[in-house]
Amino acid sequence: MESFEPSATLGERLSGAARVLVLTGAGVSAESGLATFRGPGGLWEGLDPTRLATREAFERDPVTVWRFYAWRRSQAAAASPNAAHRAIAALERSRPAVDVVTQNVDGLLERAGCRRVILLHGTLWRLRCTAEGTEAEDQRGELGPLPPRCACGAILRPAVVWFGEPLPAGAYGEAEAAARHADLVLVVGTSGLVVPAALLPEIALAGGAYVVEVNPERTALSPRVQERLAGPAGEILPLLVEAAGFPREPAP
Ligand code: BJW
Repeated sequence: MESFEPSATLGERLSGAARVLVLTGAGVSAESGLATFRGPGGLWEGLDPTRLATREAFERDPVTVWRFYAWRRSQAAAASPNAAHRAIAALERSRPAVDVVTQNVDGLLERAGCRRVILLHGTLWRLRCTAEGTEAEDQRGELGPLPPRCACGAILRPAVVWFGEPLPAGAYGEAEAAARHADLVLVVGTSGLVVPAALLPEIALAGGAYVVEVNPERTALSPRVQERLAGPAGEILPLLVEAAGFPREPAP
């Protein structure tokens, strides 16, 4: 079933579900002005992602990779959470048993007021020492001369997950458990092309969950879901949260 406007029936499903999983991708931040990865105008358009988002690329040319991530940090710092981030935060705060899982590294769900976000692909806002493996939070807009260095002298890297790297310890296990136990899943703004994140809706479907895709474009997951809400997340999610009887915005 495909529509733009969430039905009252779906609102009832959302308010009545025992456990809800919200899985987000880059599309949830598109209306905050942050580019997605794939498709026209995406970050990877005309670029080979393996030259920017692999450990091999970073080891070969840390300054070029850091320029890309320093720019991404400045874009994310200048962006504000949009109505989709806020609706997810409102949902998480309004009813029990909502797991929020994201592939995004921009921190906008947290800034919208989400209390707990499972970060599958890490974050732009932590730096990791390439020698010691230690991580520290780093919210500075300015990194100084690139590449930034640890007090031990080694190069720091962004604590994001590049292709071929394992996900942060525990994050996938928690997300997988959330998918297994969910009875309603909202898959928002992801192309579903990157594993293992793309397996989560399949795990939920196998467990009998009702899966709803929120995305203006069809994806490989589209034929498999029970319902598609075809439009921008910033318009659809506030309507959906409201149809479930919850406020559209998190309480201040
Ligand atoms: C809207 C909207 C609006 C627009 N509202 N919607 C061969 C070699 C090496 C690896 C592999 C290989 N083959 C397979 C792999 C595995 C690989 C993989 O999946 N590759 C595929 C691409 C083929 N996966 C991995 O490598 C993962 N690790 C792994 O498998 O580890 C195994 C392991 C175990 C033990 C030891 C060692 C290894 C890691 C994957 C890491 C992905 N990293 C990135 C970069 C993160 C840092 C950064 O941000 O720079 O993560 S890649 C990029 O893709 C980023 C995203 O999180 C991820 C997913 O993208 P997303 O979010 O779906 O965005 P888009 O752009 O694709 O889609 C946006 C959607 O939004 C579209 O559908 C729009 O329509 C929609 N949209 N506006 C709602 N307003």
